[in-house]
Amino acid sequence: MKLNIFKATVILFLCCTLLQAKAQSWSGPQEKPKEHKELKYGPLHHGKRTDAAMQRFREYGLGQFIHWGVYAIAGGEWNGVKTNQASEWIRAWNGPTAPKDWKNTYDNLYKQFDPKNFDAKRWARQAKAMGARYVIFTTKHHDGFCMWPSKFSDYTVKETPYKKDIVKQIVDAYTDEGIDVYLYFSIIDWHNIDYRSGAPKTDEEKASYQRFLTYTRNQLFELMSNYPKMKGFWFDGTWDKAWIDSYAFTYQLEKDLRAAHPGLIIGSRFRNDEYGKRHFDSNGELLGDYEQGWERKLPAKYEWLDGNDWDCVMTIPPNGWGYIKDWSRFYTKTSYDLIDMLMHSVSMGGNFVLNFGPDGNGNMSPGEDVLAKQIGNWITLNKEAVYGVTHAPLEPCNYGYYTQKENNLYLTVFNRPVNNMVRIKLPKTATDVPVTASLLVNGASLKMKFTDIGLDLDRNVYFDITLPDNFVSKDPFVIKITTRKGKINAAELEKAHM
Ligand code: FHN
Repeated sequence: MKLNIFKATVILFLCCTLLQAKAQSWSGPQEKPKEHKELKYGPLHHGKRTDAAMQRFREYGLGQFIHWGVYAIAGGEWNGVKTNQASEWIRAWNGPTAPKDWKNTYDNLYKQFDPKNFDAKRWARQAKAMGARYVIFTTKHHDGFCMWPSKFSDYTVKETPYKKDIVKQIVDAYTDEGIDVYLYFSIIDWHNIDYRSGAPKTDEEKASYQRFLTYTRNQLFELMSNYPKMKGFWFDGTWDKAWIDSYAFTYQLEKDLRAAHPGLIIGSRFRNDEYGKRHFDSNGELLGDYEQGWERKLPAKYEWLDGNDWDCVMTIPPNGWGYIKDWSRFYTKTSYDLIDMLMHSVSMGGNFVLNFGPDGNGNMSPGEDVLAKQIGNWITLNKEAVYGVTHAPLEPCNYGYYTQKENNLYLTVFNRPVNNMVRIKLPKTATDVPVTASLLVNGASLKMKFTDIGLDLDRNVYFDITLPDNFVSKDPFVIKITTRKGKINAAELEKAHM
């Protein structure tokens, strides 16, 4: 009996560990497969792209995501009853709280879509003032509603009282502000009768899914040809078995899309290889130009990224990308939280993309307006540490995040030490030697001193930077450290009393 209890405990422990490992699969490093597989439908290019379009992507720093569609009319509730679905998924509401005949109600909402206050130029100006350098706009979410007058669908903005092409206005307005536009496109399409998530089995089902694939292809080419200024696609909803099994089709489609639009950027969510491996192929290689799995999460370690380009997409509420009328029922991230995530991302070589969910009239939520302003104010003062920077090869520190550009090292401080002494730790082998330190916000120079703390067998050297007692900041602030190329010569630095 004892043995059985022991066995049961071991089994339970193993199950829990496995479950945990599965649950964390997007939060840890990608496991490298042990064996190499010959692939016909692997990545279209190996290694990182070096062209100008991709270089520009790397330097964006901050992006804006916009989830806008007919779901904005509902705003996460109906007749005062709130859904537990993410607000943009509200059509899928079911169970006891769902309104009677809900799907039918939802499917007729487009007849009310008339966003009188929509002004793409206003949004673009706001995004620019916030510091966004690219925008990802939902052309079609899972409900299948097209924000452009697609000739392949009868469920588009053209059929609404508003009538006008929203995608065009977004592409033009944002491009005019110097913000690159990426088109979000969901492969899931609840409106198209040929759409299915499960693999088609019968001949009839196969023919129907083939029609769906052709429709998807047509819409993508339509988007590229209607809006040639777009820079890339941000694909979503590509986890269905039917799509996964269509790897030969999606491989060819990616080839054709890229050929038709040189420089086009497509992330790792678009397609999988012939073994069904998504994001990374069966050999652990990235599928697409950048890793697109960091949704509402951030890598804890730079090494997990394995040198790949990536972006993190983030909501302000815990979840829910479309408009939510009532923000009072949950925690909404503050500008402090979001700037922290922004600096976390750029310090690891990624872009941070903040989501906005405008309402059915074309207004951003009041909370979004406030955050956009606060983030913009902060970035205006600290942009040097945000844009065009790279990961600094230093041990992460508890004060905040390092970024680096040319001979400058930036430390964005979120946790100010109580003794006002910021201690920088560099490996003795570092080739960028600190020379001066200053506060980025006002240029005030800071005392920096080489410090031999005398730890036995230490492989690091330390520089102490003193923050003036009278420097008060409610916001995170940046210490700019200029460096020179060379070797760290501790004895010399000791003498120099820098
Ligand atoms: O299901 C969607 C969700 O509604 C939202 O669009 C996010 C944005 O990254 N993507 C999907 C979930 O991964």
